[in-house]
Amino acid sequence: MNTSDASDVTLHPNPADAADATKAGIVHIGIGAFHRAHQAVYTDVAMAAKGGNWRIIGVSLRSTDIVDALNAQNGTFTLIERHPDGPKARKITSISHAIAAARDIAPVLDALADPAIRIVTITVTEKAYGIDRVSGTVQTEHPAVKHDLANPDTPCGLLGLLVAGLKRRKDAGVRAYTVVSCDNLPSNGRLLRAGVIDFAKHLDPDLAIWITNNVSFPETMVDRITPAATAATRSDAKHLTGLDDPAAIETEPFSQWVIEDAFSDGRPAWEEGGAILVADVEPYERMKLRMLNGSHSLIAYMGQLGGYRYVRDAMASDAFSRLVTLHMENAASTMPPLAGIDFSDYGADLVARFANREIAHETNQIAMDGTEKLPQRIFAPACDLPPGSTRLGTFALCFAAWLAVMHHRINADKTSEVAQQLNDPRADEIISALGDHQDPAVIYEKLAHLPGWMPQQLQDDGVWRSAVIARLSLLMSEGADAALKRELAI
Ligand code: CS2
Repeated sequence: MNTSDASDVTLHPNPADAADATKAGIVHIGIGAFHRAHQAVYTDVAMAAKGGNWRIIGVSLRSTDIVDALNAQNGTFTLIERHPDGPKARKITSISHAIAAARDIAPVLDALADPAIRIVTITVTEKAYGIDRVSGTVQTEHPAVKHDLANPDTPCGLLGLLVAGLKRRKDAGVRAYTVVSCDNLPSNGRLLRAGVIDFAKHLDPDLAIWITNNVSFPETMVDRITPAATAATRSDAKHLTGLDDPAAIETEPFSQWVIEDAFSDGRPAWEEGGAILVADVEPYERMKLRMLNGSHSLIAYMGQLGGYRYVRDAMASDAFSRLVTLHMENAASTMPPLAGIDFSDYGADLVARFANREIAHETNQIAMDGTEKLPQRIFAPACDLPPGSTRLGTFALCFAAWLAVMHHRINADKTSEVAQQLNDPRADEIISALGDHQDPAVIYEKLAHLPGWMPQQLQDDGVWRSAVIARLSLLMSEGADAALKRELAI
């Protein structure tokens, strides 16, 4: 995406000024910072360039503050791009208004049923899906899934909402919307399709058939490093625009969106914002999950253990940066070549993005939800290494660092808040599995075998087991610095 000309807020065209770009055509579920730094921007640029009634109705599943803040400013907000030569602000006007689902679900369902809505995009993070990654069936014990299967007319979760909206459209004879997952899940479109159809089957087999025949679920790869907004974001926004904007967000200059071009009822001209429309997204998705997100998780857990609050500070250490480069090389070796992309250039660009001094991305933010993230970021590529590969080390180190972080947090905080400290949807299971164990081999055994998590191939792999335990022992006895140096053999 070309962001280099993003300059003064007053220079940015306002799509709402274009006669045919005033109405909503998209419902977005999950209007957190990432959506506002990514899809909202592409849609803004697309409407400014080509028009179209594609404004976005933003749905927040949990929080109400952001909804109130956006609605108080007619959906507009300030996007700060943290360029090396200083921050630049843009005014984004693609959001028409926002709805807090937790306050009232009826307007969300009305929006989903509205024939003017042709696309539903989604950023709710991995843990909100409630779909088994292997079978594609719904996790009936997932809190939102459980609630929504029992209360299909008043859903609170992703699957319940999507299916309730589709049911209303089927009943009213309205065309289905296209459903676009923009979360960092492998095969996000296919996974969501399987989950939505299975959810519908539980309620109404005819609806499941209608969805199977009518709803398109394109795959996407999304990328833009977007730290949580802080007081500095808001004060910089005020400094740059003169306006106090509680909905302001900040992000890096880089942005990428690779989309499978499979929309049943049209789409905005997102390519105007730099989106790449392709027939097969999976190789891009795999590359990004393994190289960017996998390295991110390695930096997050090693950074937490090494006392680095921000990614940029870890990357300022020569040894740490070398470790990240090594991991990128290891991750790249697990993938077939991708036409038009040189993995080593891609990796070098990632190292530079991680090192951006202007971006304060907390390792703690990335470290959350490890049980949701490690399978696609670490386990899947580790499984694709040939037997006996010398490249296993950094994958084993990342998993060992996750184990060490979990162990450390449980031991450091014996209060009832410990589950919160772990910041993982499976925190209770992790706490009870780990108990008071202090032996690295036992810690490994207790957590490697959480149900439905680590692939059987790794569970059965003695080399993997020994590699992880050796690194965990070192992390626990001598610390992150020593483990890092051992990995680099320095
Ligand atoms: C990060 C991602 O928090 C995380 O787990 O790895 O949010 C990452 O910043 C984005 O995927 C970048 O596109």
